[in-house]
Amino acid sequence: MLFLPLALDPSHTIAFAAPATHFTESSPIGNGRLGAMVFGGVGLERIVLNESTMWSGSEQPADRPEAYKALPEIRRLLLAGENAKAQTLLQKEFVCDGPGSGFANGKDLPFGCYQVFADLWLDFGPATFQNYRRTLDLDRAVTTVEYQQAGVRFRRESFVSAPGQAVFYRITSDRRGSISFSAALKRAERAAVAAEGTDLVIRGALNSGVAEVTGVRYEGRLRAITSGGKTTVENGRLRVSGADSVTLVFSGGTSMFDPNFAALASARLDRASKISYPTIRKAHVRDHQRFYRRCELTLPPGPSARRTTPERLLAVAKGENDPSLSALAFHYGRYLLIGSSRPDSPLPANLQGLWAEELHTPWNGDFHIDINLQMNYWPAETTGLGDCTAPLLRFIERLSENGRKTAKAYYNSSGWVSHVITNPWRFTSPGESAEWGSTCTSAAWLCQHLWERYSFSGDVEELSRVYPVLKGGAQFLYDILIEEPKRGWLVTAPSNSPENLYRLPGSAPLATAMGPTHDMQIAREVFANTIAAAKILGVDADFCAKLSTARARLAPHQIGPDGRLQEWLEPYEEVEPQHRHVSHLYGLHPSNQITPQGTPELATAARKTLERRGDDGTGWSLAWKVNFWARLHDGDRAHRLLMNFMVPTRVNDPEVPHRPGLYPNLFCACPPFQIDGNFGVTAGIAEMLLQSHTGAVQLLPALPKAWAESGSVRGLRARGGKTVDITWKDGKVVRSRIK
Ligand code: FUC
Repeated sequence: MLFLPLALDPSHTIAFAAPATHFTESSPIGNGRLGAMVFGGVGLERIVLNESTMWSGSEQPADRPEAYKALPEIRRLLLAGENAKAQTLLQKEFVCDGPGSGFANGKDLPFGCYQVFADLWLDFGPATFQNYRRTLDLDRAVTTVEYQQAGVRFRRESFVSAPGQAVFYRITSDRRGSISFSAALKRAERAAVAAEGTDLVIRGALNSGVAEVTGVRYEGRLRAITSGGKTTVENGRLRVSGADSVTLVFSGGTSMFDPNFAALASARLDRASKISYPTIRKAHVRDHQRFYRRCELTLPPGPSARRTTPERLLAVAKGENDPSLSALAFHYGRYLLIGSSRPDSPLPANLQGLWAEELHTPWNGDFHIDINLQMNYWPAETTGLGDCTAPLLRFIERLSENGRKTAKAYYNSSGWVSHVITNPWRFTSPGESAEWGSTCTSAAWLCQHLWERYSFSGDVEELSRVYPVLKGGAQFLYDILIEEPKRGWLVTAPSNSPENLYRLPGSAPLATAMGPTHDMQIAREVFANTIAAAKILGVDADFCAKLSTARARLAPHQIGPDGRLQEWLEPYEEVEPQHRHVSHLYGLHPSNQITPQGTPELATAARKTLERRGDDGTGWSLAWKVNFWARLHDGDRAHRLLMNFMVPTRVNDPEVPHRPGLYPNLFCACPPFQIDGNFGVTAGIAEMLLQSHTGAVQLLPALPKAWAESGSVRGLRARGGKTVDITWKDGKVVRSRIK
């Protein structure tokens, strides 16, 4: 069945034969700040509206100012092998002050959470309809709903314009005067809706988590621009009757970074009202394609490629080879990044990008920085969206200011630190639980993104601006290293291997440890990057000499008794051998410390680690494993993981388990929806086709048999500012161009 019209490319289109019943079936659109999820209902349409700064909570002092006093005793216990006692003391003296993220229930705490902005409901009255089709065209960033009703063909299309800073929702039909509906803006709490002229306005303030402090204020405004018919407002509803065509325009914002947010929303509607719809649409498409068209992957379509997206997922799960579905997943990650993180976005993409339907988004919709936020940006440089990392870089710079205070309070050190969770309020204290909250290398991991930006762009001016932050990441780790007694290696203490637990004889599962492999890899990397940056900038020679000496003394990679890369300083038994975090392979990816050619023994050990971890995992974990296997140059295994990642899943469907995989709209299921996997898998596919982390440019390092026959990719990026196009046939490069 050819469901998709020939004008739409199955590698760039998500398609449905029915309206969404859940947001994981909706069409997400976004401009890096404003977002929407369009359900496409015929009688009753729901459009979830989002704005990336819609955060409760507020700046809070969450550090314990005297925590550093506990540090010597925690370290003494660790050095004496009393890890359980060290962890107990850590929990008592060395976690954040106050409730922290509230164990992911931060909505009404100072930590806060990311929240839905509002729902826009359009009521068209009871409806029977035929020939329904809903598409999301990634190339234009436009979602379209088409159907017939009583002989009339209706079409609705929607996008979020970056030039216009507004959501546009356009309704047309082939019979004059046939468009009638009412519109309402709703939010379950902290909202008042009022009519101003024929605009609907929704406004309120979120909970700051502190009684005396006003939280983030927000305002959104909806206007109907009609041709023909009548527009009225009554009882908080906007009514359009008998129109020929209607363009609904919504704009809004919050006070987080802009005191002028309310006036701006209004001005944006005024501007949109003065420009013709075709002009607005054209400007939007051109603006989106400026990013989207920089890179494209072409893989052959399978027999089901022109079916709906849920059918395609099912066909592939049953064994069909439809490489174009993998190309779609690749393009989708890029599309979502452009939609949630533009160069001028106020915040980086959060755990759900910026798409959320709830007041309390899972995990506070925050920024987890022991893998998740970093993964969001993995595809940026390699797929031509390096400039979309700008909001991340700004976020890191802001975070580092608070991180310097936290470094003093807990470690009495210079430089800056952050731990596992953070928010727009620059939370850098340890999390509320020592078990998962005290990983101390996230700041240095974030610093990797500062250096990567430079390795791809060669922009010395930018490097010089972010250098103090990068240096601060290195300074912190340098200051806190201590000598472990057995071999005299330098290690971090206290720390843990992100979120993983080990067992010591006779004790409950433990997290607190010295010098986990992950920390050592990160220290090695941030020291090396700082030394390289300082050299380019001609600064800090003395400090770099010290870094260099310390770097040589860091605990090295160790291969455990069973041949796996060891996760901790000692060959501890892990509590959950298939644990989702594979932090000790950081050296394999995203770092370049383990490579098949450069360190073959370590690569073999990494392979054994991956075998034991297995080919399952949460959505983002599967995506990471695609990257790992690509770095091990095992294209078929990377492809197997990709297929595991693309397993169809649904919310509330007795026939389909809610599990890691892809929802009908290709949102990644951790579960629940978490966007990191979408980004991670795009990065993984890029790694299968091009690698440059060793200094050399490697074409098709992990091409799987399933894609070998033919394909091409254009616009991938390699370090050193190179743009690479590759065409292959029968597994061999037939044409390539490096610019
Ligand atoms: C980390 C992961 C979880 C989840 C959360 C948002 O804690 O271990 O799986 O992805 O982040």
